[in-house]
Amino acid sequence: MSKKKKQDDDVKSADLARFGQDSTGQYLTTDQGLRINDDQNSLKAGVRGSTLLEDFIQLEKITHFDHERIPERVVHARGAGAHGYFQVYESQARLTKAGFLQDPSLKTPVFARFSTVAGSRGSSDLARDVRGFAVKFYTKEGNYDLVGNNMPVFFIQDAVKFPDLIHAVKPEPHHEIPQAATAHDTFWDFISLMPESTHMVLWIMSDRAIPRSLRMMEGFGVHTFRFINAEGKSRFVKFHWKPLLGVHSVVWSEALEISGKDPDFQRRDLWESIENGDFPEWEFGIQIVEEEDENKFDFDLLDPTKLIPEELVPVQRIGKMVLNRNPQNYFAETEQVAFHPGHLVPGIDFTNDPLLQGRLFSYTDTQLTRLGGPNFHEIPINRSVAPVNNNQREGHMRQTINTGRVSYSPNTLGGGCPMQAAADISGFVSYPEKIDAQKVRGKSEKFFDHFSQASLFFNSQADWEQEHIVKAFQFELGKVEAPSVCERMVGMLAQVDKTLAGRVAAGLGIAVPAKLQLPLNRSVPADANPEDYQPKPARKSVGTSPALSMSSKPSEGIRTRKIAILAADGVDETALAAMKKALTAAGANCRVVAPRGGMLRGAGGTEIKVDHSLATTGSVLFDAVYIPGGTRSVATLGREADALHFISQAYKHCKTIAASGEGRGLVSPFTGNQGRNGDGEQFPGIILGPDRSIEKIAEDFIGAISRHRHWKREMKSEASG
Ligand code: HDE
Repeated sequence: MSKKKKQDDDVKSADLARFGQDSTGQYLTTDQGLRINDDQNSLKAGVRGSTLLEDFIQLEKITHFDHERIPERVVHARGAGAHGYFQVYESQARLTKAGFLQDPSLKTPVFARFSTVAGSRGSSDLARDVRGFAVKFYTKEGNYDLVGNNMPVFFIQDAVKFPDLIHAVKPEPHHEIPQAATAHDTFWDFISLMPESTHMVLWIMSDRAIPRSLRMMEGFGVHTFRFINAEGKSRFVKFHWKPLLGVHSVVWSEALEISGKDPDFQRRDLWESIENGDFPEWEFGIQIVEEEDENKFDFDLLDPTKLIPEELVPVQRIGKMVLNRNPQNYFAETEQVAFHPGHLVPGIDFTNDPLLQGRLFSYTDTQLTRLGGPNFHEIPINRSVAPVNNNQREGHMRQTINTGRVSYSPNTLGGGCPMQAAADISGFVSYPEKIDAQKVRGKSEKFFDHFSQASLFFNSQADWEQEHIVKAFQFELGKVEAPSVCERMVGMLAQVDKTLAGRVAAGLGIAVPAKLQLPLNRSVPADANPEDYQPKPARKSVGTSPALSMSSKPSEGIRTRKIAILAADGVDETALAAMKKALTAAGANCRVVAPRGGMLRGAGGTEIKVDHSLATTGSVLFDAVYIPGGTRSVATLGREADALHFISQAYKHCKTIAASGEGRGLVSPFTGNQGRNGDGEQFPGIILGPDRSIEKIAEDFIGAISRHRHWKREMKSEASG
């Protein structure tokens, strides 16, 4: 029985005489366990009298309610989480002694939380933004948190700039506008003065910032970390998550509309797929660099604005994460989960990336405010499965009842317990990196190559991806009121690619400035040449990295894709049923969308359940649309502006459209009645055809949907104006 059906039945069968008991038959009580006789009327001096202060039942209920909200995360406030497990494919003992990476038969429980960064908890899922990708592994050696993002680089090279970056991106303080958006003056003012952010800004302006689904985005650890094996050998490592459904995004105009139609689009999608048993999966990837190769790259491995191209150091896929259980309570789990890049296990360690080092302080500090004190590790979602024994005591909301008189170390009265653990029994020992340095505020010379990898990213994009980046810059900078900010920004883009800068400038109606307008960097080591510590021009030939383009990451099949079937009374029910059967067999989720809710009557009299009325949904919430025949159905749809809008939106957003029988008439505005079978060079992603059986149309439809979008259609309409 589906969960929904069960809920309906529960409601119907609820015994109203038992009102005041919960669904398991328990009596309603106060927080002290007192059974409540009446929870619906406050205690009054007579039925028309004033409420008595003595009403402790009401006071408890309202006081608890008054304190229900806790401070939201200062960044990454809006998120969705899920439970699951991680399993390594084969032992990684050669590289690391981390216990959860040794045994292929071991399933390590995980909790993952995905988030947007800038918006408040109540903002929209489809804001243009980085997505947080945080995973807590509950390992037998303690919790390990990999707190990453869906983009492999970051805006800044040093944690000390983080408050400035976040102040610039958050709503402007005088009027608290705009919410969850980068398209405003303060953000671009900061960015235009921060050349190190150029690479990240190109990622943010790409469609990676508007993923189709949280299940269809990559994850990255961003920083370079260390793996340490049992012999104490250290190697550098970058972490990756590769989604098995491929990497896909929506387009900007679609994102804007989704934000209105369903602000919970991505959170709902994650929840529903897990409820449906379509468990999201990612492979865990690593890029390994030997210590002796640390300096062989033309970028610094410690610089978080740089990635290691996969073509230089391939990603080895060493395990898989499966998310198979939704939280039972959003607040208790997703809201209260506390990640921290400093939650480590033996076998994994930090590098000196200055962005990573600063994070190590921030996460504990923020939990003290957000979760109310130092005992947040005792909240169920944060508890380690490995036993916790230490001399930390007391504090707000302490749950553990520590027994005995000893809470210090060393001691003899407690038998010396808890004892320190030697390294060979999983005692954590920091990697003994050699340090011989002078105290300094600054960064290494290679950190100043801000533009080469930005050019590499732009060069590696398909034509449609480049076009979307240009449009995103035009949109975002078009919202900026200070002309000097736009000019500085376009000047920066000219360092990446002259045509990019030219195209953005043309959209803004401004000229590309002749040179970069930046303040001089004055943090130069005493014995160094100041020239070496200024932003350097991009290297001459940066080449391309195909792995950076989403078009190089095709998905297989159409599993979990959402397909709309547009229908009205009189629809060809045989075609509808055959198409639905074929799509469902391929793993897609079909929904009948009609001018009204309730039931439809097909041409042959069969009753068909409507899943959504046109008023409550929209093409932007689907991956593809099918329009079956049936004279009356098609005539009705043809008179419905919402139905025509549905089809034209699907066309505009380059989605696959199939039609059979009379349904083809509704697609003819886009094919000019010429495409008999469609889906050729001329009409990419449009599957029509009197010459094909429904089964053949379904087969071609499935093939076309698995290509996600038909970008040629967009580029063609661009070309024709
Ligand atoms: Fe975070 N970040 N961050 N961050 N971050 C937080 O911690 C911070 C950075 C990331 O789902 C906060 O518990 C500083 C990079 C994720 O709960 C806070 C710096 C990356 C999440 C914080 C960074 C991240 C956070 C806010 C610069 C990718 C959400 C609430 C040095 C590698 C985790 C909280 C979740 C959350 C600080 C930069 C990822 C304030 C100071 C780089 C996924 O502590």
